Amino acid sequence: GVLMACPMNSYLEQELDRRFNLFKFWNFPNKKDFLRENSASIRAVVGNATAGADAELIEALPGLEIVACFSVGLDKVDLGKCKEKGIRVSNTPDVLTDDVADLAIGLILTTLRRICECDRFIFSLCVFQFSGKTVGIIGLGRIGMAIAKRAEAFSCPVCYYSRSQKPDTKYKYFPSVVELASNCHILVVACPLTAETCHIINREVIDALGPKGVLINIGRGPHVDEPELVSALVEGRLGGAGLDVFENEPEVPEQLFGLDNVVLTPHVGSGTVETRKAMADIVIANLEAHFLNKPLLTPVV
Ligand code: 8YV
Repeated sequence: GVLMACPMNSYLEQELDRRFNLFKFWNFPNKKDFLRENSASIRAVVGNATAGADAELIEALPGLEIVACFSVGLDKVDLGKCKEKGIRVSNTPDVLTDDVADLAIGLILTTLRRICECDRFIFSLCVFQFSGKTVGIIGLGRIGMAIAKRAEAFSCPVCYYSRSQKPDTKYKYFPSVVELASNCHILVVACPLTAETCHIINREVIDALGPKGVLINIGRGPHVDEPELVSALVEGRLGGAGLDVFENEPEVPEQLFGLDNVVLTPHVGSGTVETRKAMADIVIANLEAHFLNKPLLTPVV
């Protein structure tokens, strides 16, 4: 049996249903009863950015062999526990990189140029230039690099923060997020969510970015201390924000809706038809490889 942790994509659901004995966790209001009756037969969990396999679920599934994620981020999976129990884990890297980077640039442009408001009012507003502004990126992995490349095409100087300096890049490195924020106009969060990067955007960082600065988050909501962000935006201590993710999705702080220097999207970074299909195909291929005792396509653990 394969357990899908929450609804994610209809094509994926269909294809899993064709191949496996698929359980849709959300169809069982009483999780305890469901697990008591079915836990022994479940060999795989399919998770995503909303629900994965935490310690409690892993403990409840003695036959669990693999957690196949429909996401590149693995913050909803207890990786330590999986390693300990020899449970394999896979994700969907690479196929979504361009889409997430595209959305980051889209959020920058729509925030600075106020494109959404211009569309609503067909009225010229006081807006700001993107080309040439310094872009600071937190996390220079696959997605961070794709954002950097795009920013370069807008003639933007690029700088970054990561745990360690990357040897093979010309972008300027700052050893702390506060220093990065003090030295850029647009700060983009593009790192994985871990215990270390939770609330990596705090009051000090927001103040360093300042009233002319713009924060873009295409990572995870908990990267940002959200109440601090909201009060900085409301009080005009931060110039603007483009946000695809929130601390308590699908909830969005009410106060953000009223701000004209804020652009909000509902966690759609990877959400194109093309990429979601590619992600689903990777999940299926990983599960099939696993059940055929073959190496996984995109192993994490
Ligand atoms: C998805 C994501 O939005 O890849 C990630 O880490 O956050 C996304 O691609 C999500 O997992 C789709 O269900």
